[in-house]
Amino acid sequence: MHIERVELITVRMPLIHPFTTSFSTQTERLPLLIRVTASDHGGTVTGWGECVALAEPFYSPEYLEGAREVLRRFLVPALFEWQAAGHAVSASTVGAALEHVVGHRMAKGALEMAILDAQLRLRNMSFAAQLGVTRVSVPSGVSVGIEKSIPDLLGRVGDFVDQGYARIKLKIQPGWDLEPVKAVRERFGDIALQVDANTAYRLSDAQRLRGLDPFDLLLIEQPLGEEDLRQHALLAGLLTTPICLDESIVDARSAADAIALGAASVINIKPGRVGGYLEAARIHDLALAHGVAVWCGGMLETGIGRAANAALAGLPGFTLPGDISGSDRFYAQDITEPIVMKDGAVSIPGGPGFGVEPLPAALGEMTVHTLDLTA
Ligand code: OSB
Ligand code: MG
Repeated sequence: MHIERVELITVRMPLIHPFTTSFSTQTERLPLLIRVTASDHGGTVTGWGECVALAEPFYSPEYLEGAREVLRRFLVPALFEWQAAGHAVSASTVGAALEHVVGHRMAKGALEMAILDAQLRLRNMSFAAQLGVTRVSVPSGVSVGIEKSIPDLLGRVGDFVDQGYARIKLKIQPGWDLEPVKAVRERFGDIALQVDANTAYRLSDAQRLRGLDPFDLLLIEQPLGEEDLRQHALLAGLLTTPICLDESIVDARSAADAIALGAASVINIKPGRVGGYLEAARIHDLALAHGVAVWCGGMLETGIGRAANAALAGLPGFTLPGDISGSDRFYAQDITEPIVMKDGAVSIPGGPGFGVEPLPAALGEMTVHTLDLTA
């Protein structure tokens, strides 16, 4: 495959409702899209990738403008140099072409994603088929932010329960944990319920977190810091609620360490955070071999990321519903045809590549910045 052109396209998408977590309040999303023009003897195609970095480095060290800069200055030039040196370009060689750049997994993952989409389109194959996924849909969960009051939260959760979401995740932080969980349990009974702390606690909060045990949660996600694997293992011995890691799992190696240490009995796999869909599939395989359940996390993706996540979540180890909600959970207008949640599930697209692409009119309206990096 020959890469002819790489464009970095930043779009601005207002959220229909503010999304508050222990680390920030988001009122809009600025996804960085990557459009790759690639060709082989079969013709010329466009492949799309999406970078999950948020505007600020509050969830991860990576952030929008840093990702754009490292792509423009280092990653895309490295890919073109790799190609000019006569190396084959494909999704499985992107990692090697970019290996000398330390970190920046979200930026690397987005470039690999666009190349994967292009490669699959040249072969006229869907991502699901490439993964060997035969299911046609996956259960859809929803992540509910911190609200101003318990009644506001119960209203939000009630809407999502009425819509039929298969699982509810509540964002928690010190001061917004036991009460909201108790209120949601009391109001909605036996729904599939879990919580996400986004690193807001310390091991010394173990006693407080034990207060969540009676509520029969599916899991508590990332209670402690990103680098606190050992502390998570200690906390696991103090709670009956299973511990799931998100921020701590940055690649298959950290997943292997977390499993070996007993720091996680569940793993949230976010393809962007771990450097792409190939590494995400490796983490899935590793977790499956160890009997560790996984589910697919979300980063307020556009339809492009949602479609790709749905296909990944079709793999057999994804035994818990993911944060793969309908586009309308966050956006009045998605960049693609909307991803729809129906009867608690989201369909896995069957078309070539990720099976979706930006609608030209929506892309035109929402684009705030473009960079054309032609070879
Ligand atoms: O921790 O899972 C998280 C969104 C942005 C940053 C971090 C997280 C989230 C979510 C998922 O909770 C939101 C979604 O895409 O559905
Ligand atoms: Mg999380």
